[in-house]
Amino acid sequence: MKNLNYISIFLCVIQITFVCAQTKNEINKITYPYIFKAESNPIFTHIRTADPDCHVWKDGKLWVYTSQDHDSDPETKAKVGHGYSKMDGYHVFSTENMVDWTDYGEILHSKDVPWGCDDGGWMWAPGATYKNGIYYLYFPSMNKEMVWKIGVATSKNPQGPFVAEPTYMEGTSGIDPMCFIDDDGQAYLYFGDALVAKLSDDMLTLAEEPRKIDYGHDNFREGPYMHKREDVYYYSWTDWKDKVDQGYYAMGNSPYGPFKYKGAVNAKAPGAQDHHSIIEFKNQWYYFYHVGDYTNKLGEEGRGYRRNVCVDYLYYNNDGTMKKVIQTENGVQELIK
Ligand code: FUB
Repeated sequence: MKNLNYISIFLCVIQITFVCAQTKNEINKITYPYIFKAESNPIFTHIRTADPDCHVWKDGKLWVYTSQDHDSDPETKAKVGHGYSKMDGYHVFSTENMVDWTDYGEILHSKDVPWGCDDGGWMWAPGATYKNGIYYLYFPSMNKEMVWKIGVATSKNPQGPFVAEPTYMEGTSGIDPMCFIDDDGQAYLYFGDALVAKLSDDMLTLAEEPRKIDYGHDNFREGPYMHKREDVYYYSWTDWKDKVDQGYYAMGNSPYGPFKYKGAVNAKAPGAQDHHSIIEFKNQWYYFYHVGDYTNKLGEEGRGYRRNVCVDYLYYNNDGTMKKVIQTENGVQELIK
């Protein structure tokens, strides 16, 4: 009798363990498209997202393309000096009102990049654009010789999936491609060490030798961004070495520059470098960026490699200069129709 009791207790424990494990797996399993509300910063928290690149496409929605952080193993981290080697699997999100969001899941992975390095990973900040019925996703990755190159992938849909071209773009180097299309339809690719080049009509190749941008300073590190407002071109970038401010900008009359240096637009975000995107959506300007691990589980050391995207308002002064962004925990309000 006593033995029978032990057996039933044992079976009960096994059953409870099984049910708990199942529930946990179900909670962890996200099915895409994944629909969620984002009512405060960071706005995307079900996965680690970084390097937002924003667009308002012809469907009138705001779309955000992001890279994805994954923890890197200590050995690689020690070798390369940072924790970004395992970054992989770009995602794209859309919203109509800044609070109700859809994550469409993974849109491109290193395993689908024919020219990428053998171990995969290294899928850093992407930049999207749209032209003549095709969506283009420009992305930096390491080639087989472990040299940074820019690749491009295409899709007929904003949510992908994107198919990578067989080779990287000839003449490119470095990281963080961003594509800007001017009002006359000419596309420009900003990338690498403050470089810009026109894109050919096919959008897959550079139409010229990259030119070095004159932005009136020497603090460019990464994350170039171009936007145009009232015929003024705003070239902005990140200086991750600065301890206080990290988003900087300069203004000019042409996509090539020269640009007049204007100083900081964003302070250093907690636990991460500023890597921003600036967009007007439904008559309001927004500044997207990312922060380091908002749960701060690994303490200061781990923060930088578990990033999440945030958004706050951006305002301009009467002379066209930008006011410094106020980073908030509340984020932005829902847009009511
Ligand atoms: O996300 C990896 C790298 O960190 C990006 O390419 C940089 O801009 C910085 O955000």
